[in-house]
Amino acid sequence: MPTGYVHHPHYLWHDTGTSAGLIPAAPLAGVAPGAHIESPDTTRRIHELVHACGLLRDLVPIEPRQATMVELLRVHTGAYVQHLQEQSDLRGGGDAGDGFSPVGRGSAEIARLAAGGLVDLVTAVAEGDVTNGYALLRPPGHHATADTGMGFCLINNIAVAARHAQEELGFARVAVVDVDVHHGNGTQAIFYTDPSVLTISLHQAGCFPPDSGGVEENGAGDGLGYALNVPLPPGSGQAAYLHAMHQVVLPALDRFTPDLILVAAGFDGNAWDPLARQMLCADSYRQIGRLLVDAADRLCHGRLVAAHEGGYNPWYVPHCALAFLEELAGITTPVTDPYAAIAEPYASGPLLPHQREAIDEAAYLVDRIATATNTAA
Ligand code: 3YP
Ligand code: ZN
Repeated sequence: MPTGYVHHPHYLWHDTGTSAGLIPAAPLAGVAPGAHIESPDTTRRIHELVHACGLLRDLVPIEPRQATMVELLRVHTGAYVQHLQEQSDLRGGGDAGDGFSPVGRGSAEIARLAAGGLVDLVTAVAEGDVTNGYALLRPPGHHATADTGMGFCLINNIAVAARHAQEELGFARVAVVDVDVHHGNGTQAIFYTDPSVLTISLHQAGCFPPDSGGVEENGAGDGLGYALNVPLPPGSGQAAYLHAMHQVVLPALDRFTPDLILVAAGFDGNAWDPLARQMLCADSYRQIGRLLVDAADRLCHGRLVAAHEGGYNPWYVPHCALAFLEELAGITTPVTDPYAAIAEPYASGPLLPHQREAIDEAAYLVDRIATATNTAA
């Protein structure tokens, strides 16, 4: 069965405003107006590459619609949804909570289109129309908590999709694997006490949010053991990521036996990303993708749905995303990473002792996941 693909022009029209990289322009405070780093450019270039390389014609397009109130309120508070709408209705836009989450005019509706697109992609997987899928959406979601936007994220798309999967599609156990270079704090917080949703985040230690994503954050109450964090030292490359996959992510998935795997697919761990200091190349994302697809094949009939998150190098992220998407589709296109000769030496350094130690600390926690019977039909 084919791979589904969600994209929409409105995703590119989410307007992060006249900013200077991370924050709104503030001329009187010395912050000159310019482009926000979370701009449509990188996302548009991904979509254009997917089209230009020929892969698009083998994907099943899924036309997004806005997430409903019922869908949103499974995750977010009514007060937050209302706040987001009010900010979005302002002529000049606003912010979703932390000052790092610009809301353009109409961005509430666009964020709902992103979440709704992901929900419909999960439904298409459940109904067997597609085996797996990729939602190339903006704005991203993994930092957003129940009651606030954060770190460019407005609605936690993955959390909305996970709850939909549980409540409408009969998937009792959902695993979220977050490979964005920043901590998936919002998704973690939403499911922190819930053992039915396993959250695993691989990220650069102490990058964003500050003081978030330490290995000791392991879930609470009934959910103890069902939040896993692998904070990787800055400078980690492919060896560290693959060690983390083999020592933590795959054993955790094998114990948890999910009915569905959701992937927070950020490509900001690439060696040239401006918002982090990791060392991955496009082939690293291909290998991570392959391992996740294999896990989904082994555990849940291939059911894997990826939601686009971060990635801010406009010329390299598209090749990282294409490599990942090719693995989902099981198709190799004629476009190979044109930067490989210079990217692979960055990525291919050896696993260093301090990286191994950080990963092994997380690996000890995998045993806290109870082995369970897969409840899927
Ligand atoms: C948000 C504000 C400073 C760092 C930035 C991170 C955004 C991101 O890609 N999160 O996954
Ligand atoms: Zn990120």
